[in-house]
Amino acid sequence: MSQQLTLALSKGRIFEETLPLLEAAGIRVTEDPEKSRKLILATNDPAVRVIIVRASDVPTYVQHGAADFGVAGKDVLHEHGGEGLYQPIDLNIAQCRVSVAVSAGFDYDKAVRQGARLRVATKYTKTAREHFAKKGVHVDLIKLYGSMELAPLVGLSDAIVDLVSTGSTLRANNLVEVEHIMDISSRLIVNQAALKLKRERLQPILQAFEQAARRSA
Ligand code: PRT
Ligand code: MG
Repeated sequence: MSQQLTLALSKGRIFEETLPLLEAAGIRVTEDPEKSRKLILATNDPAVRVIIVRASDVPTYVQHGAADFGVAGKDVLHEHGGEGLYQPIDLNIAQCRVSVAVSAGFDYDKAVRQGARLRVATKYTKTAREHFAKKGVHVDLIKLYGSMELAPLVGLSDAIVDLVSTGSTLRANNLVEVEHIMDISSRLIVNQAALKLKRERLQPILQAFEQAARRSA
């Protein structure tokens, strides 16, 4: 295995919030993914490159060793299961929560009390299934890939399980948060083989990330 390092990031908030951590490790990404269509970005360090993938694909690239390390939200990691991944550091970035939300007029507590079967739309089917199983609530899960907030508004579902940060998306769509499932932040994930074979290259970067994350916690 070469000592070239590949870091998997998703565009948007994870990329933006990882930049200062990279900076702390002396790594500067020399191309802007919002301006370029390139999926492999160079850095000031010829031995480190960044690949841009969908947020939910980051664990897959790292698990298979196509990337040595990456940054992914706990939401994504929980759905993926974490197989083949070492998760050494909570970076305390891209913070939000996973919640249950319903239309403002829907009496969620009453539906739960009455043992109604709930239709729940979500991209987080594993997280949702576990949550409702623990509560003993029967649900029909409807898998979506985005814009979950729309589902209750057009009668696709009674409830959604989605990420909330400021709550303004819920408010804008007349939805209310009725249950908080888990707090989310992003973690650094490392391929288990790379951790052994490229330890010398990886260790200083992991250390710098850890210190920078602790400072901003
Ligand atoms: O957008 P795409 O479909 O490509 O993928 P993605 O949505 O998975 O990626 P991205 O970049 O949007 O999110 C990457 C990661 O950022 C997620 O996996 C979370 O760990 C984290 N994160 C933190 C968030 C948010 N905060 C967040 N607010 N991801 C998404 N949101 C969305 C949320 O889904 C909802 O639609 O923002 C909306 C709510 O925001 P508020 O502020 O209106 O409550
Ligand atoms: Mg998104």
